[in-house]
Amino acid sequence: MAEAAVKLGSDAAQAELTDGFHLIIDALKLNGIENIYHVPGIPVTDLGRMMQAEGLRVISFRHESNAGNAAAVAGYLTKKPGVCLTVSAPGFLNGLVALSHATTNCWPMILISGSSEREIVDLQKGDYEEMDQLAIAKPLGKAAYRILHAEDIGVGVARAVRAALSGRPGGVYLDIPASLLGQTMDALQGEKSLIKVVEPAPAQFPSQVAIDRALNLLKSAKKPLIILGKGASYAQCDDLVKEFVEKSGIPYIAMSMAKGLLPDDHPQYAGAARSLVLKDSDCVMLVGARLNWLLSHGKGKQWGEPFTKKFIQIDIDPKEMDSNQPIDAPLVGDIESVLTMMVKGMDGWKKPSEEWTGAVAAKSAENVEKMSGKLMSNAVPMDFHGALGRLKRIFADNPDAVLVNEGANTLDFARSIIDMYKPRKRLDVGTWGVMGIGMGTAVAAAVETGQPVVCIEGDSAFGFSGMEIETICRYKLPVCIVIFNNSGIYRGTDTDPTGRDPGTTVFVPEAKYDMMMEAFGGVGVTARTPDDLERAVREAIASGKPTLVNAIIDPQAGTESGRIGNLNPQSVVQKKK
Ligand code: ADP
Ligand code: TZD
Ligand code: MG
Repeated sequence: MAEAAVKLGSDAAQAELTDGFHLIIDALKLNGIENIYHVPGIPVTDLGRMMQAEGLRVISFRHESNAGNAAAVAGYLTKKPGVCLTVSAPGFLNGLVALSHATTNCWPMILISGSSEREIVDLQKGDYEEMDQLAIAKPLGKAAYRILHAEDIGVGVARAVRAALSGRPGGVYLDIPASLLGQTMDALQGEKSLIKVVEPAPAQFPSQVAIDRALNLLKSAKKPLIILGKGASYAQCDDLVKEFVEKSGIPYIAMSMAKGLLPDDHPQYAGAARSLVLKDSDCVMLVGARLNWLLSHGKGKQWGEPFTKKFIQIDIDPKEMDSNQPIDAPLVGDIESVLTMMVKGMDGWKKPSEEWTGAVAAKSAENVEKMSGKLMSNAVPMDFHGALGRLKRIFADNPDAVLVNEGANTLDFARSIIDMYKPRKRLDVGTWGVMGIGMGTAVAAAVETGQPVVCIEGDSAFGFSGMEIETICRYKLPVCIVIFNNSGIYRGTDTDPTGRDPGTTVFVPEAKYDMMMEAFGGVGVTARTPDDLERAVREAIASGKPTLVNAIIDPQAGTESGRIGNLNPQSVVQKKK
């Protein structure tokens, strides 16, 4: 075939031939994909280049884990699959943590990896980066597909898009052998072979019987509680969620990433009275939240056991019901459809008694008051409260800014102290509590939303993806990274009892992370006082320049594992010593 005859643009009508490269690009574009999170190399270097040339935005990372985490959270933010493109074997493997993370969090993502030819892989002839990638990816995502022929690219991409978005969203793997990319076919036939997926996540309504059951249960409750989860913020029916909560008059709490779905200063928000509402409520309605470890499986003293509660749950996945506690009123469907029906049935709704809502409000006010003193701390070296008190004000003044948060103490304190005012503004470690989501998440947040991003990072957490500050500087993204530098994991005070090495949880004391940022042309600042910190972050948001603020925190201030130290197993032998 003459080189010139191969289609190199999107004007298919005039060209005779197209090829695998272009068909993949056209199929992704046809399905609304705009951004690709990528690390180049054999066999996908040219695919990345051509994607960029054809108008997709391609963000090249330094490590596939971070590109993958970016794609995963892009899926959460946009309700479209986030796409990560990697090389074969090691690049593919690096992308798998993110694929699993996306699946675990119920976020739509597609991991596309180049691979070796089937003939070589299947007979294990020893190719460059040889691996049976499809087999390995299968158990880690919702689906995994391989495309062998150019004429199947349309089907392959369509299946990946639909699998990622339909039902409970999740990660999908798409295997692209190198030889597929160069395969040619008639351009018109190629164009016809592409599929634009129609209604990948169709509305799913529950029966009226299920709605009536739930409404009756909710009506009969004396102390009802609503728990909003990140499934509800993913659903992007923010006004409807607000209408339902306000019409019901029921106190609600928000799981970490659902914070801000309704503003955290809403009068019905019971976040500051979390212990009280979990313990004393008699009927709990879960809206896109699972009764997993993050809610102590709905069991134990925290939930007021042995007293039993009634549960209502909205979830797109019927298998979620009864996974931890019996669900008295399951509402299987998408949140928008379910809440539309619920709201319709609430005319003349009687709100819960003042006795209940008043008790919750009083407890909230008491706890907020208790906390407010600590947030004024001007101690040097800074403690978590003194530093976060200032950042809390900054977010109140900049409600459009996106907060990325990871660490242990740094995560737990920031989650409870910093209020969010708008939906999908708080992005964090998700269901697994993954350290290393930070910089990938920050890049995706900046690219997908165009808003300023402020990352609040434990110094350990930051280390997992820190090299991507080069990516942030290269693409000139409006990202401000605040490192809570307590010189270690949880604390900076551990020692090796034998005296030979540093303790297992400590780092170089007061490491100068700000100099890393300067190395790439960004702004680096050391902040030792709350005033320094506040000034630096406000300047970063105003300038939009990539900035890293190295906030020096008292190495003694943190506690083991933050708020979840109870999950650590204890050695009996050690205790006896
Ligand atoms: P959180 O960690 O905030 O509690 P989870 O990730 O545990 O939230 O739960 C989210 C739930 O939301 C999942 O069970 C998922 O199936 C569900 N979900 C996701 N999207 C929708 C939707 N559009 N409608 C209904 N349920 C959804
Ligand atoms: N590896 C991965 C991928 N995820 C994890 N969650 C961990 C390791 C274990 N881990 C945590 O759960 S928190 C944490 C680790 C290593 C770091 C805590 O230290 P930090 O935060 O500096 O980020 P604080 O503020 O010092 O507590
Ligand atoms: Mg630390």
